[in-house]
Amino acid sequence: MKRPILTTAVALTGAASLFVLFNTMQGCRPKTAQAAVQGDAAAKVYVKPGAYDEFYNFVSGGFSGQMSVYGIPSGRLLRNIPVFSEDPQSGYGYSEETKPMLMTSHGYIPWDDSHHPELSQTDGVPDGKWCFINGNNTPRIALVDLGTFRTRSIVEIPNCAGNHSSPFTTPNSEYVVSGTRFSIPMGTDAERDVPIESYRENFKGTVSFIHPEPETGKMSIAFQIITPGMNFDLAHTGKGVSDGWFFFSCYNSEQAYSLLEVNASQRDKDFVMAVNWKKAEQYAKEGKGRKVPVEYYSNWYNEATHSAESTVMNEVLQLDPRELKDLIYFMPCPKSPHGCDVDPSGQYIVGSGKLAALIPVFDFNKIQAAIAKNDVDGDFAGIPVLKYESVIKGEVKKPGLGPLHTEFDGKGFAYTSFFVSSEIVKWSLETLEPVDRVPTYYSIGHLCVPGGDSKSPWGKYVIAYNKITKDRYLPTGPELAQSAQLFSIDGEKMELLLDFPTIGEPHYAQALPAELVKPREVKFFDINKNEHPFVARGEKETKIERRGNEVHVWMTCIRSHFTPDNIEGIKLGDVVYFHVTNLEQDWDVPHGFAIKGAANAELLIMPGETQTLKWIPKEVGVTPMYCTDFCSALHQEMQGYVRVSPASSNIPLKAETRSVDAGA
Ligand code: RUQ
Ligand code: CUA
Repeated sequence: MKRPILTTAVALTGAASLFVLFNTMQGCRPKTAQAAVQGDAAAKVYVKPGAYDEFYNFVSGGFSGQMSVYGIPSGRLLRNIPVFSEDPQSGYGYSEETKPMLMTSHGYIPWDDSHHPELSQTDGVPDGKWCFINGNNTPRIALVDLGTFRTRSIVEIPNCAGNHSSPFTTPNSEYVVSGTRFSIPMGTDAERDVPIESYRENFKGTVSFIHPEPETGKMSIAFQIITPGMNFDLAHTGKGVSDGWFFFSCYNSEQAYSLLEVNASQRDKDFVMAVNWKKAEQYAKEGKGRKVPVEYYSNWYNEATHSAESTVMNEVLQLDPRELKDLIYFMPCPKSPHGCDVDPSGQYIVGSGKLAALIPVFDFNKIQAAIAKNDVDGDFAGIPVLKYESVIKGEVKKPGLGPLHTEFDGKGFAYTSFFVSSEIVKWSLETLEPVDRVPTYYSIGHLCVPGGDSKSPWGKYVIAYNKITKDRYLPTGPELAQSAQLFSIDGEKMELLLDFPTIGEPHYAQALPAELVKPREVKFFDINKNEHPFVARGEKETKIERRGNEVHVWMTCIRSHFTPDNIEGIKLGDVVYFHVTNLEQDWDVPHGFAIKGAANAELLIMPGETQTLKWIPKEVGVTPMYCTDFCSALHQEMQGYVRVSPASSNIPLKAETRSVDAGA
């Protein structure tokens, strides 16, 4: 199976030069770039002022660490949701209440690289409740609540390095998964402190199954399967006939640890790993497996106290497939597979080899037959490898160059993105013949059909998320806007409708009908249910209190004043906490809070909510504070002063709002 390394290098240079050629071609703006748009495209994406889009589109922010939300078909940006990265606009990661969300076993981490949004599902169909997204760098999974469009919980993944193969869900969101991109040595300090060249003996992978509690969205790791050392890339759940199984693509079966570009591209085939998660669940219930000491954080935003809570977990249940039978199987897959996608029926599993010139389509029924007959081609590090010929339905021949990802329309067709040949190819699941292709501008990565990885896609559009923008938009210096493109797939032929820019580098994205999300919207928080320890449920409850050198201010805001807005008796050396409660009980009336010199961001406080800004004054004098969100005609009047005196002064602590009736 090994090819001489020279051939591989040549093949790679071939691909690389194709890519270079392709990139040079972009320099001279292809005429087709504009000719590809039909006359009525504008009407198809026009959402008239005041009208709503038909779909929500949740798009990864890539190395921004966030997730953004667009309306489809207009491509209008609706929101950028802070997830793994601090967000000064909302105070996420800056307010005392949100800081625990970004806590990990490595301490406070203000950034990550987020790739794959995945909507929660009921019976294999997106239900509009949550959207998960992975953090690659410091392995984490986040759950965004679609009632508030806020990050509700984040769980860290132990024994994982580069959480790329994540956070795909089982059909009823019993679990979301995490597969480690990098294999690593695990265990005690001595077991982890090993030479890199001992990869083969000492490096292992893991795939973890994370359980989100249905009511709260709190997440913890149910079990973790230990695997041979390799790189895990992407994954998708089985459904329908294959319900109870999970499929992960893996590359670097060469087990290279240096210059992977060449060394991990030698074998003709790597693997798709089939995991029997129902079996794993059963083993876990029976107490099989080993509890291994680890440290990981599970952070959860409590909407009653309006504060995040961190729980530190100390062990994880590991299942070893060499001891526990029928847990995992490898299926050979050409060549450095990336995307791993399952069709709506659950019968077909599509592997996309980045360096392959064909797309293998595995048949779940054949996989089961091969397992039953023990139709194997030896093993890989003790795990059975099923015979390629026995498990495939067939191959899509000469579809394009550099297949990455596949989504489905629910009408018998698959849509695969081709990075190198920069196109989307539509092919028939029945005949495995390509039936249509459209160019993308340029070098598409992921693509998204609403519900396109579920049991019943809404096959109206496919959206391309492109890696290279070049000449599509007005130039903005060395870094150009990231680019998405919307195509109609209503008819036989795909039709380009719209380009729209995205924030950060888009990877995966998911979309669903707005009607599934809209009825869940939280318009404001009930002030009477606010259990924040420093809440002031009315202006009468505002106060100021000194605890040593800490000063706590119970503050309220309502159009258009703060109570209190005059504070005196603060001394140099004090640490001041402003606990600001927004008393409004109306939709869309946040207030902001900012104070000069705060080594921090603003607070943006939603109606009925309490948030806390920490401020350490650095100089004697009177410092202004104000509301940052234009909340009324008298927003500019929404301000106050804090007097700071020398450390030795004995000015009494005083907080008031003068000439305002404080009897709210
Ligand atoms: S991966 S293309 Cu995470 Cu395909 Cu982005
Ligand atoms: Cu409150 Cu402006």
